[in-house]
Amino acid sequence: MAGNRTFTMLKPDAVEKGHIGAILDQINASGFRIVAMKLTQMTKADAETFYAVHKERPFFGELVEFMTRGPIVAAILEKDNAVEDFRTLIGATNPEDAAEGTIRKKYASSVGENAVHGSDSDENAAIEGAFHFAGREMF
Ligand code: RTP
Ligand code: MG
Repeated sequence: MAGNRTFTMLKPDAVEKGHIGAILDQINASGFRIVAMKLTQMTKADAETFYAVHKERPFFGELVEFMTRGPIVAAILEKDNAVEDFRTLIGATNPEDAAEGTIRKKYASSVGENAVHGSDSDENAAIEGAFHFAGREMF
């Protein structure tokens, strides 16, 4: 059965450009309930751990640099079929390939600086949520 929670980050580019409110509005309007949320900044070590799966990729250094350059909004979201439905809502990794109306189509500027993260599996949603939040911060 598909799980009902996913983990997201509004990335430094989205926060810098003042898009927090608009993106959260779209997330809420799409039927997701916020069960944990905070403004936080990842250290280099945090980002290297969070993105360890990509450590051999050519863009890894750039990704860590980008994700640590300013605050992010981290959140856990609840909805039926949360992981898949949220990835549909955010759109393709590269905003040029993202469907009209998706969050990345509207707010991302490039494949690297793409405004928002969404977990890619129920297992990773649980791991990523626990990376950023203590149990007492989840509602
Ligand atoms: P995310 O994990 O952030 O939700 O994004 P995703 O699943 O759509 O993409 P993924 O393959 O997991 O890549 C993670 C993040 O790395 C950056 N990236 N840069 N320069 C590049 O070619 C490139 N490719 C990926 C993006 O920030 C991407 O979201
Ligand atoms: Mg990913």
